[in-house]
Amino acid sequence: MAGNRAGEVRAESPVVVVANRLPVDQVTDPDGTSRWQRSPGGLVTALEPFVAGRGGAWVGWSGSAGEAPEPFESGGMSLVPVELTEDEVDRYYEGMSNASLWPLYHDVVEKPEYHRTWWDTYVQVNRRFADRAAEVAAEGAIVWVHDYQLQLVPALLRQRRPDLTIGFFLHIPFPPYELFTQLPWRTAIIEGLLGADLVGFQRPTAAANFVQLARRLHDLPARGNVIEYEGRSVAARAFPISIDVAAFDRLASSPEVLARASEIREELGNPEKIILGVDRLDYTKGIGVRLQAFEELLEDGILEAPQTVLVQVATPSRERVEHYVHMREQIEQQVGHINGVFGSIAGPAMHYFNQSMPREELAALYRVADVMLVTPYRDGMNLVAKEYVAARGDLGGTLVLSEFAGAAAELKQAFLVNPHDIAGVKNQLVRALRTEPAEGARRMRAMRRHLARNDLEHWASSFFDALLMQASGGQERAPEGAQA
Ligand code: ADQ
Repeated sequence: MAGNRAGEVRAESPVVVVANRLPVDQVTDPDGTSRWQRSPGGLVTALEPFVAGRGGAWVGWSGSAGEAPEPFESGGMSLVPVELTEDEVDRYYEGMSNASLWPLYHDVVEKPEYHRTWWDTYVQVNRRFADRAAEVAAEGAIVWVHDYQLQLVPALLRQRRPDLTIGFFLHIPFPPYELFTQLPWRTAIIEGLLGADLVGFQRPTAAANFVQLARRLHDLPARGNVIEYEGRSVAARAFPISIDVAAFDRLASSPEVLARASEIREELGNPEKIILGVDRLDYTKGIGVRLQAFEELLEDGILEAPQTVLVQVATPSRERVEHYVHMREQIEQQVGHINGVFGSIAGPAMHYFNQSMPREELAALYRVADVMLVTPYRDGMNLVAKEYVAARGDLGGTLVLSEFAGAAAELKQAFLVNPHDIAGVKNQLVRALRTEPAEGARRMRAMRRHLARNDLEHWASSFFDALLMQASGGQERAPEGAQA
């Protein structure tokens, strides 16, 4: 670990990523020493090749409140920590980001709260991220800003550094005019995003929503997906994110994972059918919907436990935000009810884990699941659906997928469901459970073919290419040291 003080970082990075979190987590060893460990997330894998080895930098929060560590080198990147106080974590992160913007952008599944103090802190923190990025970016550098926590950064950064090429990618949905305009700070957010040269979304409808907002709220001229703003062109386009398909496929076909998959089936009591759900514990993911569908099918006598079991893995998430506390209690009550009524001495009807699991264990679960249930009310993409397909090199298993997940636009051979329609979810779940192996394999093969061509590398390089193209007014240009 080495580095200068944040204020002294030299402006020399040709590529800069700006995201709420740094790509590392601080871990404490049993002897009490702490060290940085690379985060397991896909975003890090996707962006590292573009940043590392070229003197690139990553600006983000370390994950703990209080004084920020000094910038340091890791994995070939300069990591530039941004400081957040306890109050800022409460207002900018848990408040404005996760209790205002998150529910609003997910179709108000829960009611968003709007507080002026949260907004003021959001502005203040976005300014700090923009300042750090402005300090580390080399002349003419490419800066890629990520997600809903940092929507003001593009404009703030452009004010300080008009020489930069700025891209922004939103990982979550972007709501239509009718919903977005309830946000008291709607014009400031759109102006923030318009600071970018290219604004990327998961789906074309989200890009179209953004263009419409710029036209109607700001009266800006637009041709197709390109908005004219302050003498510049700002493009809005979809870049559906993906996973490292080949790596996941390899992992899921490794002898260790296959052995673990058989062991899991045995440990579950060799059921005829295993249904699986894997999510971050979030109210947008529709976990209650699938529990209800499963419970009703048991009640109707269409399914029988424990010949058919449901395994639900839910990673703890945002545990200090009120909506999440309630939702967790509700789900745990529902699980208790299902097992109380339909479990037997032979085994429970469902298994619930409020835990994060290693990739190998998740891969083994995907491999053993006859049906994967992915039922979000709204989801930017949903990588779990893609991981399941990537894991099924044996062409086994079927995917039940919500129409409201970005992934549904690509995984068209899944059994698509409307999560608001419980009867429909039940029907599709039964169809998926009864699918003939040949039909299941046909669907799985088609989805795998799509994913093989549209992996994470493809996502990152197509965004970079489009950004360079946009910034050079249509002619490709490569920044010094960056081979995007
Ligand atoms: P998320 O809402 O976090 O991401 P998702 O895309 O499903 O949702 O990714 C979750 C990731 O966490 C997956 O890689 C999954 O394997 C992992 N995970 C889930 N449960 C786990 C567990 N119990 N243990 C270990 N790992 C677990 C946001 C948006 C999405 C968008 C992504 C990427 O909300 O819509 O797809 O960003 O842009």
